[in-house]
Amino acid sequence: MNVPLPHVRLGAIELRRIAMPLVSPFRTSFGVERDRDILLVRATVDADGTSVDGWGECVALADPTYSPEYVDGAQHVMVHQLLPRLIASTTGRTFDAADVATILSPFHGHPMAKAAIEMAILDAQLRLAERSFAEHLGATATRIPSGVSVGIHDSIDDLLATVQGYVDDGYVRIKLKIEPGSDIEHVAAVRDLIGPDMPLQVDANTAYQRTDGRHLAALDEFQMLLIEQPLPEADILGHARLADEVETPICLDESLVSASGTADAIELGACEIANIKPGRVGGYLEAVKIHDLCVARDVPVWCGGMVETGIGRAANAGLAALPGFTLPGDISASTRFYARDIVTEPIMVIDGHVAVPTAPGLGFDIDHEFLDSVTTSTIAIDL
Ligand code: NPQ
Ligand code: MG
Repeated sequence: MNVPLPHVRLGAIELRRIAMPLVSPFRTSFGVERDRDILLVRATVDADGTSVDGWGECVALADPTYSPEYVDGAQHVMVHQLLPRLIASTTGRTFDAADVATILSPFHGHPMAKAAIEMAILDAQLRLAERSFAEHLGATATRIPSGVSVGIHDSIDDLLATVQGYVDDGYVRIKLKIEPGSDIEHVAAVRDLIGPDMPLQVDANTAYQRTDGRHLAALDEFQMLLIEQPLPEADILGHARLADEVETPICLDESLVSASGTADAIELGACEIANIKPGRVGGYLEAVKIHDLCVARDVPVWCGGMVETGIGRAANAGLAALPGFTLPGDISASTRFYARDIVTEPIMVIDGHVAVPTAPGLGFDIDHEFLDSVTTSTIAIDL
């Protein structure tokens, strides 16, 4: 970080929609998903006569169930608002990825769409400068511990079989999705299966209410790392009250959408641990600011996941190598979700860890033949 990158001129932008089948249905408190409909941004930039492509992955889901953004909406706002503004403001001049957030700041919301654009520009600049995401963001680790997120299962036997499979794969931390009716018993059974020493946590994706404090306190006996986002995203006060009622640390995900909001949630006692997702906060550069402010306040952070392809997964691995990421993240192997990835080398978990990419930019090459085979539409943006 702080090493300036060569500024670049925008050459071309292409949006691609891809359809990736999941290896198994993924159920959360907001629904079941069987396929991932993903929007990718390819930015072609040049500097000093050299032209290079950078890639960004928009983490918006197909429906506005996790957050207000959804993939058709993200595509629409990119095509009709964000990209025309970026193009108008950079025509005839060079610029930096760090300028993207400023240029797009007049537009409210749409952090996932903005993040994907910034990411594509940043990847291209880093490839030109032959620097990796990790190096640029300030990484200190060469590998990161890998956690896995396990969907809600109706049957506890099925849940235990799934968890055992991930333990056998070497994951060092289990995260269970929970909702009212699939919580205490499920956690008890999994804790019994994995033993007292394996790190365990849960994620409610906003499924509980303020009045559920006593119910959630029943999870304390299972010695978990954290309870993620029990209450609706706007309910910061409710999370602060829960943090007093429940011994297990309260971690926010959906509620954290900016650095200033994160600082406030910490100040109010609502955020004892932070899940950092670059898409949710508007980009990798904002994510680093949140990391820094959490470190300054002694709040542990970890890197969340949005069921990304290798593109997003590689960038997340670079971010999660920063020193404040002291808890295992949701950066699992490509095969956790996809039979085949769109990068030539899938992300792998070895000894429970993912290697931090060191090659320029994201550090991975696109498997163009496979990418083409999963592409459902392509839009070339007029410059
Ligand atoms: C979370 N992610 O931490 C999210 C939510 C999420 C890895 O648990 C398809 C189906 C894509 C469900 C992306 C994880 C999804 C999804 C993200 C859930 O809250
Ligand atoms: Mg979450």
